Amino acid sequence: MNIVLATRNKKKIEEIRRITAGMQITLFTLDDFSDCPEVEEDGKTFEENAVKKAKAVSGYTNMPALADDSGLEVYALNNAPGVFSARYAGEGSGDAANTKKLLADMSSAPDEKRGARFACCIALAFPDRTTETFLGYSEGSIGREPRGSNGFGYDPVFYPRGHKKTFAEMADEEKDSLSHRGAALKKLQEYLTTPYSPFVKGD
Ligand code: ITT
Repeated sequence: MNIVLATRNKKKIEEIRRITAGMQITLFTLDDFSDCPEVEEDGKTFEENAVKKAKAVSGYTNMPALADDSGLEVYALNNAPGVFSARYAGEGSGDAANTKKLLADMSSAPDEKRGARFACCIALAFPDRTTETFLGYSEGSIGREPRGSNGFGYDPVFYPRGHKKTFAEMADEEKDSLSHRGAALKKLQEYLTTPYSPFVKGD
């Protein structure tokens, strides 16, 4: 099946390509549809934003479209930055500035109050306007300084539960096996391969 990836985040594209490599899908990107309009992410939840992005791109391309809306929820900060993860330090802020702000906001939090989770909603939208969503989470905690240089976003300050390395200190496959995105895409894989799936050819 051909699917357009409704994201402009190159690091997400890299991860989604890697995790879906063994699946029966061919991924196109917005580079193949360069005039596709930007979608305003004004939803209150990852699910609302993912569905909005996937529907907009599917409507524009007339192809099934897959969107990823994701972010970090820090319990001591009332689940911030949440859907504002990409612009936590202000509109257009980059990964380093967002991470710096998070560490500053968490500077007085003791070890036992540093719990957090990454969340990812993958939405698949079809040209007939129907959608499916798949949610994945990764529980962990926030470190006190950035460590490692792999991955993107808040990876250098996120320790998945039970591990002494941040996501940014892990090899790609290790992060994928523990990550919110890996978990959500695993559910997509199950959906695409169940006997009642519209993508599995009958006899
Ligand atoms: P698109 O909307 O084009 O997909 P985006 O970067 O704007 O790209 P989001 O609105 O979903 O995407 O914001 C996701 C942000 O959450 C991202 O910029 C990171 O700051 C953070 N994030 C999500 N997944 C992450 C991961 O696996 N590792 C580290 N940070 C992550």
